[in-house]
Amino acid sequence: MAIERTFSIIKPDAVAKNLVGAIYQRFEAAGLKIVAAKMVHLDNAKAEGFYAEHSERPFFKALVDFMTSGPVMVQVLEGENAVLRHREIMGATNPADALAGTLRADYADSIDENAVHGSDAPASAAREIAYFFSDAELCPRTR
Ligand code: RTP
Ligand code: MG
Repeated sequence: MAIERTFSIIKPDAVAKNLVGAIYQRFEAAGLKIVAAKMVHLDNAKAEGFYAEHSERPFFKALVDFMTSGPVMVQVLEGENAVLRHREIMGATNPADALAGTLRADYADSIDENAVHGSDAPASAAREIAYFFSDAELCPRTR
């Protein structure tokens, strides 16, 4: 299995609950390496562009309002099978359906405020990484 990259957001609810370190610990314990990271407060245009695929869905406005309600941590994770591995660590979109021990089971309050985002495929990972980071901001691991 080749080394892959995926894109992660620690959403405003989890940042507000001081869970950045706890969530990073889960990534690192799973062998996912952080190769870029920053804290940002999204504006409407940035959040709407990020979730453009959902623009016709009934929850879109609530999603954008939530994602702009406070700062988020955005990061690029690197590792074997990183896209799928990261989705497994996050758990199901609705925390009520998430397996025990996943981030959403442990830290999310609802489907609307569900703590974390992760890319759902390698192609979306590449698009989402480029939406937040320049090539120069990525720090490939050499050891
Ligand atoms: P994400 O993109 O945030 O990682 O979440 P996901 O892939 O697990 O879920 P997705 O279908 O992409 O939905 C994006 C976010 O929209 C909210 N949502 N609400 N009320 C609803 O039925 C509903 N469905 C989705 C969630 O907050 C989800 O994370
Ligand atoms: Mg999604």
